[in-house]
Amino acid sequence: MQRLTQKIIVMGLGYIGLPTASMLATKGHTVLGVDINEEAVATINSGRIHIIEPDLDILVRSAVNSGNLKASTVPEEGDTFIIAVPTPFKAVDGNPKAPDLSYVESATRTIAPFLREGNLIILESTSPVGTTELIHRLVLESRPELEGKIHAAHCPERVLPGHILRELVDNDRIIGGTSKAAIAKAKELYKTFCNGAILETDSRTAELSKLVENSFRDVNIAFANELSLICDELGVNVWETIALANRHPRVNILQPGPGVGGHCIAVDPWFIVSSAPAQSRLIRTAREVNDAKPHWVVEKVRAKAARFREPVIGCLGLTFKANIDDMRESPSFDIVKDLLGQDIGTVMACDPNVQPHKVDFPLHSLKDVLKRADILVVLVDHDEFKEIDLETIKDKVVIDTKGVLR
Ligand code: SAJ
Repeated sequence: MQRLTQKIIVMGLGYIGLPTASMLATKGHTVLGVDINEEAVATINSGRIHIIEPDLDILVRSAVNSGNLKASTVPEEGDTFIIAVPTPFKAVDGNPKAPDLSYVESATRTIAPFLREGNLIILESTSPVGTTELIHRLVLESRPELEGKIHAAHCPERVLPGHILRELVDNDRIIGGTSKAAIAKAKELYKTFCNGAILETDSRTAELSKLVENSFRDVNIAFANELSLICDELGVNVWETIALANRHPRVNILQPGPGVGGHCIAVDPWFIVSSAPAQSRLIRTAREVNDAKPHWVVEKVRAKAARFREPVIGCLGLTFKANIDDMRESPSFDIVKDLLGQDIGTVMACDPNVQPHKVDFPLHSLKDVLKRADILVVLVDHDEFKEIDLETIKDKVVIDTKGVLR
């Protein structure tokens, strides 16, 4: 029988590791969060946070104040080790989108000397099929005496940025073990804070399920983005078309936009394509459709700008989705940078959620942009943009990638 509270080492204190570590600490576990970023470690130890996520500051403060959460740059011995580090992609042998497992491998090598008999390693990072078995093997390479004595499981994170704390507790959780004992141990741990169902499987199925979730969304967004091009070509309103089609009881089309951003949906499908390239034609094409959308928007702006002698182009939004300040892999940001680099007019960028020092070009107020722009390009559906009085912009050319100004 496992102890009710454990000592848990969480490798990586980002958007997944920090909320998970804090949640476990508030449930009575003793948690050591480990990160290579010394500044982040110091910030967390002072009860503050280095990333933006609603209510995370309150959770971290209470976890640190309880004495159960500490951060460090080096691990210690413990009962369970959770790996929650990034898995980006990199170019390998002609494949520009191969998974980059260097962070996962490095975290594994870092914990290996601290492992002891009975320990469980949980991989939460989104990973290609076979990674959990790989880290298990990696540990045994340096600690062969632990053969048959340690456990490994994949428990993929599935939380939506902006709603992480709620989804961490409420979402169903997949537990993919490399053995029955690994599944039982991981299940016991997640039950201490997860209200959702805990679904048991093997590690390879768990890895693929996570990749499939984000690929499903990517393929469906690609369908919406392709529809937006078709509707533009045919002179039909895409928003109305989708709204009408969605009234069918078995149709649920997602929304088009300037492209797909963030560090998950635009990345994870490539892990499937890299593992099974011949079989994943649809997934690859969806990625290509979504990746091509920002260029299409830029070309649209260029065509409209050609009608003006000295066009002023107002760009509304820089983040990768609405009502957040995160610009990672943001198609909106890329579109603005692209337009700024071209000689097609004066570009005025505006994003009420982005602080001016976060970008290397001037930001303008919404009021100024609405006053001066000949062409308005809506790139993000922030709440502020939904309140624009349509009467005040009726003489402007509008390119609305999010269907906000309808
Ligand atoms: N988007 C559209 N049209 C839509 C919906 C989204 O263009 O109808 C765009 C958004 O604007 C954004 C991108 O897609 O640029 C991704 O946004 P998102 O809100 O769909 O997802 P993420 O990247 O914030 O979080 C996803 C979630 N996965 C799924 O919903 C299947 C989350 O649950 C995962 O935990 C997360 O990826 C992750 O970490 O993998």
